[in-house]
Amino acid sequence: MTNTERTFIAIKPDGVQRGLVTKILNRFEQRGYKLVAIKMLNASQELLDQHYAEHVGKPFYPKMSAFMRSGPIVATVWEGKDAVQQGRKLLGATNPADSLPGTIRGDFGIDLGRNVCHGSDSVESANREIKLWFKAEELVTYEQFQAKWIYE
Ligand code: IDP
Ligand code: MG
Repeated sequence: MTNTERTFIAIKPDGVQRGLVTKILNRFEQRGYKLVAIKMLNASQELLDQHYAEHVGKPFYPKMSAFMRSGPIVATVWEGKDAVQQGRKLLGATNPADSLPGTIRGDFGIDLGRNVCHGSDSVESANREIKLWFKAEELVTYEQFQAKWIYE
């Protein structure tokens, strides 16, 4: 486990429209994770089909991908120790009905199809998703000066 593990976190159209962008970014910042990429975009069906390759063809996919195209998404990459697994914990369970209070979905969501955010589920998924959503030059290299106060 290195301090340079990266995860892809996206704020879905519901999170953007509900004005939750800074609140969600803050969860990762305050935990100590380093923001290495951020942008806002309208996702294409093609991008979503690649991103959600494992779900294409499932009954819920047409509605879910239409929802993901219904407004802009804020796409981010965060770096730090165990970023993928800890990122999933910060998001909470997929269905907000099962997400604990204190998690993003548990604090801001009610319905499965309006669960506010996406987070990579493994290091392999993270690497694949980061490549899909960002060009290499959009990942910014810089020193996190507070790192020595976050890591022992
Ligand atoms: P995840 O976002 O926690 O990784 P996945 O199972 O990968 O969860 O599903 C992707 C997204 O698709 C979920 O975040 C949720 O919004 C939506 N979704 C998953 N399963 C269903 C379903 O059965 N009905 C409707 N939407 C679903
Ligand atoms: Mg998933």
